[in-house]
Parts: sequence; C-alpha cells; structure tokens
Amino acid sequence: MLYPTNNNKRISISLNGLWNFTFADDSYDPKTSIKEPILMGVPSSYNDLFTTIKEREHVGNVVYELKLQLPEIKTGEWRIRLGSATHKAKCYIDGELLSYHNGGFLPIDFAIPYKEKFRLTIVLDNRLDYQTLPIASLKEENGKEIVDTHFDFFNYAGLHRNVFLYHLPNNPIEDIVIKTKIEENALVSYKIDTLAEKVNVQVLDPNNKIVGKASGKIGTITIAKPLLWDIGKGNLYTLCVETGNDYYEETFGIREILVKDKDILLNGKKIYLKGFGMHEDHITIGRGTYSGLNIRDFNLLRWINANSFRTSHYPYDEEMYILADKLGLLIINEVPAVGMNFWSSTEVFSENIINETTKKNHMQQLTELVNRDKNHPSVIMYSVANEANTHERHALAYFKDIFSHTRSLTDLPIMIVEWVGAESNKVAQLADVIGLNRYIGWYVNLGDLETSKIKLKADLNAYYNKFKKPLVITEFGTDTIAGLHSLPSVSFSEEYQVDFIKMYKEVFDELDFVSGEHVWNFADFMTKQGITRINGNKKGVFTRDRQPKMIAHFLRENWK
Ligand code: BDP
Repeated sequence: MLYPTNNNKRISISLNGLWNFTFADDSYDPKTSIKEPILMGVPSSYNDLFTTIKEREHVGNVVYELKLQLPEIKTGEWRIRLGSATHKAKCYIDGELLSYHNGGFLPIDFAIPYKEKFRLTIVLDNRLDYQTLPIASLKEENGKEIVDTHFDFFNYAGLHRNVFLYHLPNNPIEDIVIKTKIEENALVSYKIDTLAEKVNVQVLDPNNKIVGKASGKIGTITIAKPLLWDIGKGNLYTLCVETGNDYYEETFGIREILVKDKDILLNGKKIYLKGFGMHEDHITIGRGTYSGLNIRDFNLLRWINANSFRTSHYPYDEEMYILADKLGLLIINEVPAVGMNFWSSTEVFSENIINETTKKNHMQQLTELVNRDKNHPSVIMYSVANEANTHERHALAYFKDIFSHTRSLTDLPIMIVEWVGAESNKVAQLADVIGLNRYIGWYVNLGDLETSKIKLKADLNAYYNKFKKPLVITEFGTDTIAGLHSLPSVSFSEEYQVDFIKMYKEVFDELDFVSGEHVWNFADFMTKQGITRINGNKKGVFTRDRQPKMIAHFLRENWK
C-alpha cells in the first residue's frame, strides 16, 4: 500500500479540517445525513474536545460525515485513505457500505465509484473486547456499556490521522517492495505490483544523482560505494517507478540489521539503543496527529541524544516513520497486542478470552503493519506483543503461530516485550531480541534502590542465562510530578526519578548482553481514571506539554 502523493500522474487532496459529527447507537442508519451535526476537527481524538464526561468517555459509535464533489476525471480510480480510524470503522458513500476495518492504528484505503457529488460517512466504534487489539473486557453496568481496558493509556478514539481523497490512473502502481543487501557493493532488489506491462525504474542517490536503472517488474540494481543509512545519517535513496500511465517515487535506505549472539548489529557494528517507549498523546487533540507536534517530539529526541524509540503500544502515524527515516532514528515497531494480561490469576490464553479469533486478528494486524512499513529503513525490528502472560500454559502455542507468521512477512529481527520473570517465561525463546519492562524500585521495593539494584541485576542475569539473547530494557521509570522536589529523594519527586534511572543505568553498564535502554516514558500521557494515576501517567522524562523534567538533562549528558 503506497502513501498518497502528487505528481504528474497522481492527485491527492487532503480531507483534513471540519467534518460533521454525531454520537450514535448501533441502530444508526447512514442512508440519510446526520440530523443535527456537531462540528468536529480531523485529525484529532474527539474525547477531550468536549466538556462533559458523557461525551469524553462515550462507549460505542460515533459518525463522521463529509459532503464532497469530485473533479471531472472519470477514468482511473478515485480512492479514500484514512491514516487510521479507531477502532472499528464502516465507510459508506451515500449510505452504501464500501469498506469495513477492524483495528484502530493502521490505514484504511478503498476505491469509490465516480460521482459528481456524494456523502462520505464513517461510522466508528471504540468498543474493545477479547478479540480486538488492544484487548479489553466489554461489560455492562447500570444499563451502560463499559470498556474495561487492560492497558495503561486512555482509549482515545476518532479519525486520528490524515485523510486523503486521491486519484490513480488506469493500471496503477499498487505496491513497491524494496530490499537491500550489502556485499562489496549494495544490491537493491525491487518488486512492483502493477498490471501495467512496461515498467522502468531508476535509483537516485541521497544527492538526487541517478545511480542505477532497470526495467521490468522485478529486478536487482547494483550500487557501487553506497551511502549507508545509519544512526543520525538518514541517507535516503529513491526508487522512481514509471509505467507510462503512472509514476511513483519510493524512498529507501541501504542498511543491514543482524542479531548475533548478545548483540544487535547495524551495518556490521554493535549498536546500543538509547531512547524511549512513547505514546501518541497530546493535550486537547489526544491521539490526533499534527506535523508540528511530531516535529517537536523529534527535536526533543535529538536534543536528548536518543537514537531510537518503540512505538508503544501500537503502530504510529506514518509521518513518524518518514521523519525517523530522514533523521536516522531507529524504530521498534509494535503491533497493538497489549492488555494480554489481567493482573489476576485468570488464564487469558484460553478458549473464552484470548483465542483463535484474537490470534487471527493479531496476525492480520501484523500483515497490515509490515505491508505498510516494509520500506522504512528506520524500522529495525517488530515487536509482536507487550506484557502478555507468557507464563501461561497455552501462551507458547499462541505465540508460535504469531512468530512464524511474522517471520513469513519480514527478515527483520522480532522482539517480544516481557513482564514475567525468566523462570516462568515459556515464550521468549522464540524472539531474536527480548524486551523487558522493569519497575523494581517502583511497583515493588518502592524507595529502596539498594535492594532494587541487587534484585534487578539478578533478574536480568537470569533472563540472559536462560535465553542467551540480547536484552533491551524496553521500560523502566517512575511517576514523577514535574516541580516536586525532595531531599532525600522520595517517590514522585524529580530527584527519585533521577536516582532510579541512574541506578538502572549502573546495572546496564555492568551487563554486556543489555543492548539498549528505553526509559518509560518519553512524555507524561493520559490514562483512564484510576487511584494510581493523577490525571494520567506521569513517568514522562518530558511533561505532557513537552518540557523537560530534571532527568532529561542527565540523560542528555549521558547519551551524548
Ligand atoms: C507497563 C506497561 C505500560 C504502563 C507502565 C506503567 O507496559 O503501558 O504504562 O507499565 O505502569 O506495565 O507505567
């Protein structure tokens, strides 16, 4: 699936802006227009734009509607593309259902019939259950439906990302797959999905100089003395594909990722990941995307000398990957398999909870994710789940299928992010790299960093000794109220966050199988209401409005 673009063969028109909107129940009929529409901004989560709890925490359907007119181009194909729609979406043109999509963090793209004027209706459903990703319990209380989320971020919903109306010529270029291999020279192999008969390609180097040409739908181009894509060096090549009818430019990088013994290698050199688990989360627009805010996040990542981040706990907006490609940042790309534990003794991998239907959906989302992001050099790894109950009896069978499916989609290393201890873990041997989330000194042994240090070291050693795989500590951190100071340091103070993170880093420095550290979290973020969350999770190194806490200055020095 290619991102919409404009060139002399393609037209793409942004549909961002004001849409009509309403709350609805399951009986909503899209055959007629919304009766009393509310105006809504796209892209954004609708939740925090309202002023009542009923609207903010609405469970069920909402409707987005836009009246459109098409330019008079009747050949080729008109399409609609939503960057995401949370979580389930039905898309209608003049009341006719054209597309259904399950999964709130990946694009929806569908063809529409040519009509001079029409009404586009998107009915979204934010209900989650045991068969969706993320996982949640759908309950009823006092006649009201409740989505009891088993994950620690607010269930924002809406049209969160860019929406495009775009036009493709006849026999368009449907997809481009690019793979690179570094030998003496670089080998760039490509595959073009199109019904067009004649295909010509050329490769431009990062300075826009033509460095290779070929024809045919499948081919390999040799590039002498390639400029490698690397950390901080977003060297991007461009594959220009031309079919007579259609034209598309797809960027790619030449780089090689390998996992060898206890190390992760980028272009043959050992790397150490420094960065964060993040969230798409902002004041007012919630999970909505906005280029300016993305730029602020990238400027902070660069300021603090981070080299990587994990898209915890779902695929991010495509612009984040485009920026990472250009700036040379590494991404661990996570599918929204989160909430696969209930923090109780219930076995969640079972027929009535996380079952075959969930697994099918999990695989489908991995397929869509790899399909969307396959050509981004910034993506160095896929994470198939966050904190699943991998100690359970049926977890191994579930994840065997998930891993083999993912391996059939990509050659990149695969990670699973764990919370359970090494001894009881039944799944981590399937991964190339193990992600570990650790909160010793926070959720346990609070305030006692001396004991925590001993326990943490033993815990990480146990993981390596059992699995012999590189470990990335994918989460560690403390809730920290910006401006709260305390000497000696106590929980929630900026000093405690510094002491805790320093202690963890001392342990990592002693263990050569630790291949990276991602502090939890990049910034404070919204969660559901809860007695351990004061207006959200406060483990950010930056506040929710993207200003540094004390720890940010320490990390900046340390990660230099
Ligand atoms: C981990 C989760 C993450 C939470 C974090 C926390 O992976 O989503 O936000 O803990 O408790 O369990 O802050």
